[in-house]
Amino acid sequence: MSFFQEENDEYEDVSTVLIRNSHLDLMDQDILYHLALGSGSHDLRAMFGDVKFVCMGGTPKRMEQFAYKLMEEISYKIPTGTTLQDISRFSYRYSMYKVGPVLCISHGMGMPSVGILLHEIIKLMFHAKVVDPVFFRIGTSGGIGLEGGTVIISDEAVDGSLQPHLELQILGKTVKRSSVLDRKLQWELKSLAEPDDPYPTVIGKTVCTSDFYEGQGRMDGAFCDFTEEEKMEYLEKLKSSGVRNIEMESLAFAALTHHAGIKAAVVCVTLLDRLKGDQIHYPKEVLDEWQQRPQKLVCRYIKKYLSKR
Ligand code: R2B
Ligand code: URA
Repeated sequence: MSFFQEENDEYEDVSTVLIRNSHLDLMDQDILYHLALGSGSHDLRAMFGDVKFVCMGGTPKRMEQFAYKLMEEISYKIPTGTTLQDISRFSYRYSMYKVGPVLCISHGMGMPSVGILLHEIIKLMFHAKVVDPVFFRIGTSGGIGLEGGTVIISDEAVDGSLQPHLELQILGKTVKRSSVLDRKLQWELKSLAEPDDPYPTVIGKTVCTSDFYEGQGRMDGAFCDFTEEEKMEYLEKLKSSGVRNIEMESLAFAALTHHAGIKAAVVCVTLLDRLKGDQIHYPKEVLDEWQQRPQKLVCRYIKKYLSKR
């Protein structure tokens, strides 16, 4: 396949990541506080200059497992008897593992958490002079008319009112940032779904909310002021608008990567069909296997890229 051929593989002296902040130039060092890294305390270029892919997912454990899986798949060797280190372990916030050109990082839950991480990872890419990195969010979601275990590649991230932008409060004013995802990357990922995969992989719109319960129309939270009819009317409206899943990070992920000129994709598995219920009741082993599905797809993409070099 030819889709990687246009990539610029040169090790260049300037990052292609867009830092829209001239104040950074005036600082003698930049402390990436939530990563336990800094441009004064670490040689970020030596540590991260070879990064090509940044994979983010919710939990530290899942991202550690993904890092080990990647190690196997891309035959990346660390000295015998050693283990992968969590590079950000002293932050006690996010976990970060590096497997050759791939960073695997936990982003926690929700847009504020992924937003803080993106600010610091985007700056990390800049300080390390990384060229054309590709960012992935690999996560979980609630399906809209799709059974649990379905993999969804987002073609658009929208808020609960179906608006395709992130609204931020900056200096007391509302600022909107468009949540744009790379269309070509979506189809490249889709092309890597295999006919033998025992689950569908689809492309569709993703709703991103600031809450798991009321914000996603659940009736099983501590509070609920709407009726079953109102909930179903909303979820059916999402379905007829092309929404395939609901989660909690894609909007900030799409908007902030786009603002930095970074190619990005969101790949999530569904843990239930929200048209059929609210509670996630599947056994742990089933959920664990489902959560590996987005990882598998992204791993295929990374392997394919690396095999072309
Ligand atoms: C999916 O799962 C989490 C909530 O359970 C949240 O981080 C998300 O987007
Ligand atoms: N994550 C979400 O945000 N919603 C779900 O329904 C499942 C996982």
